[in-house]
Amino acid sequence: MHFINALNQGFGIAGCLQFEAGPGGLPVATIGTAQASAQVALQGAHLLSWQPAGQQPVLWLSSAAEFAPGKPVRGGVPVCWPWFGPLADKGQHGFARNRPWSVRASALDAEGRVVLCLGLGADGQTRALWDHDFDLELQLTLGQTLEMTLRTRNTGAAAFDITQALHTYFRVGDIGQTRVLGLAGCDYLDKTQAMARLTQHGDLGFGGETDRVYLDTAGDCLIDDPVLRRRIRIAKAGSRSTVVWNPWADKVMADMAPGEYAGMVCVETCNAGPDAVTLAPGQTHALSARIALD
Ligand code: TA6
Repeated sequence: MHFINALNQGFGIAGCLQFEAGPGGLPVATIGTAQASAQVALQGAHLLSWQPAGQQPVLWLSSAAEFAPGKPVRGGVPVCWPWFGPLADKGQHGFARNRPWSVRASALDAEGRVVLCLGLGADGQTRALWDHDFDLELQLTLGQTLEMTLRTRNTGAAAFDITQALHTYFRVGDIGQTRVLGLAGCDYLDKTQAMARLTQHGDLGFGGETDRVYLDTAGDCLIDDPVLRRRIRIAKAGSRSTVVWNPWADKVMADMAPGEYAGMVCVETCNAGPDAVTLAPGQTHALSARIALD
């Protein structure tokens, strides 16, 4: 409780932002303003929910999500870093999503949005997995729109490469009727076909397991959801790849209930596959996404 009290004293904003023990006892920041409500777990700097005022929740969170120290959470926005996808015996999607982050700053901006800044640095455990010195910072701006900026700084003496993702799970009414616009004409690597390189023709619809790394994607994507009668726009910067994922019915996951796949789609702002980022000592890279209901 002392930890939570100290967070509230240092970073709480009366009536808008408070820290508390969340699901599984994990510390969370709970945000509630005239513009939006949201919750962020300090483990993984993981945005668990975001709901603009007067709208339905935009992010999807599994009903079977596990909340425990060191375990990734299924849903919301896991931060995959410093690698995206599997890496030999080191597990999938890096360690940033499983580590406790610290709170660096909080504020209410001129537009009445909560700005929350969380950070992570190297220690013995991160070096055992990835032997580099770094400073990682996630800035979340939570209002009628959601802005996420992940900044990586190389604080070491040697260059390093990263791949990364703001692995965003969106809530949709019915995946079978959902379409993703903005990827027509782009090449993609299809994980369900041994990473075959294929080209997207027209808008993307869903009729089975979909797991693709779209390449050279700088423009906006739109999720068209006729069931929830909305369009979600994802704009981005510092990212040349977009991953789209839905596991469909056959893939059994302990932290996803049967049938839940129908209510979600991941459209991820990434630097993945061949789109790795190299940072020389002292260099910084910013990956950002801006999400809005059109
Ligand atoms: O982003 C798509 C993906 O890489 C899929 O291949 C799928 O495995 C998914 O991420 C979830 O990964 P996770 O490690 O969270 O189970």
